Amino acid sequence: MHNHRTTITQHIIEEQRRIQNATGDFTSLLNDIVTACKVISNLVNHGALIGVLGSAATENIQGETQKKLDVISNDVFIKSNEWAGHLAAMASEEMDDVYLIPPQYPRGKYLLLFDPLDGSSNIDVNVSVGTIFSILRCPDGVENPTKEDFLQSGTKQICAGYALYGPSSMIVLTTGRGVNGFTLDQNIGEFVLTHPNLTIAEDSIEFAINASNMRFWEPPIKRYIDECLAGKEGARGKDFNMRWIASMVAEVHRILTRGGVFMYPVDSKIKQQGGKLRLLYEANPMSFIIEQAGGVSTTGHERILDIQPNALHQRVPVILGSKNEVERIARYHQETSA
Ligand code: AHM
Ligand code: MG
Repeated sequence: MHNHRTTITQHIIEEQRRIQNATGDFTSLLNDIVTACKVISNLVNHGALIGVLGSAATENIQGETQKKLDVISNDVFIKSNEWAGHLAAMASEEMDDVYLIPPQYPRGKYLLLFDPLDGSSNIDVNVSVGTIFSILRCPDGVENPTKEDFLQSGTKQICAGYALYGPSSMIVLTTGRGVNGFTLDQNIGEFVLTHPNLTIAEDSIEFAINASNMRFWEPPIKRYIDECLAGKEGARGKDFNMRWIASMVAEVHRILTRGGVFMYPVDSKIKQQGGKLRLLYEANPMSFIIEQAGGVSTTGHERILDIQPNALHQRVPVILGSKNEVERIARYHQETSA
């Protein structure tokens, strides 16, 4: 007997059936995003064989040197998603301004935000990278969305997800009804539901932070990490483990799989810019996924999803993962402020 497996398309269509008056627009949009992720997965897989590794000799708005694959992936996302009529505009970590759907295509009611290739410093060394995306509704009556229309708090997201290009390629997705993971079956070219209802353990003994920034950390972060490092003999009375992949997608995926905490806090070196990770393309979609899986996501002082964005490329501190650990770190922030 053939074993039926749920593809991501079937999953999305079944989700859509639960929504009254759904037009199918959202389903088609997600399908186009899935196609873009398949194309990027294929490019990442082939790497040096097709000459896509290395730098592109350009900088993005944040002054970071772009990798060839940053630019190519951005293009793949635009080309896959601009034609179908579901979107009014897009915004990306790799583009200075909002991208309006060109006049030859119909405009739709959604806004798409994405980081086409997150963790791209890892690409040349063949370590996991990913794509992060978030969907917002275009405000009513707006035909030519501007930056301001994208400045919606994370609670307004109607869908968030990421693709992880690792030993296997996966898509992890939430539409506000839990979190599901799909693995790309290369033989049939489909993402198949392999990780239904992902949830995050409330407790954990694993943390992820770039410890080379230790001398710049603020006191609450220093305190938390010091206590972890003190292990059994210290205040926590247990030994901790550490990981740092420098690929947020892979980091979040590990936390969804076996719990843990991920931190890119603000420190004195990056205080001016507000943090390292981008609110709209990284922090918000990941926070939506983390919360939907039972985890917590905060800047240390406030829930990330509640932040009212003030700029397209705004950066924020990010602390997310297992509930009890993240709440402890938030408490350390309160105690320091008091
Ligand atoms: P990117 O979008 O330019 O790739 O930057 C985001 C990445 C995250 O995936 C990762 O957590 C972080 O930057 C790593 O930063 P660092 O190199 O400072 O450790
Ligand atoms: Mg990124």
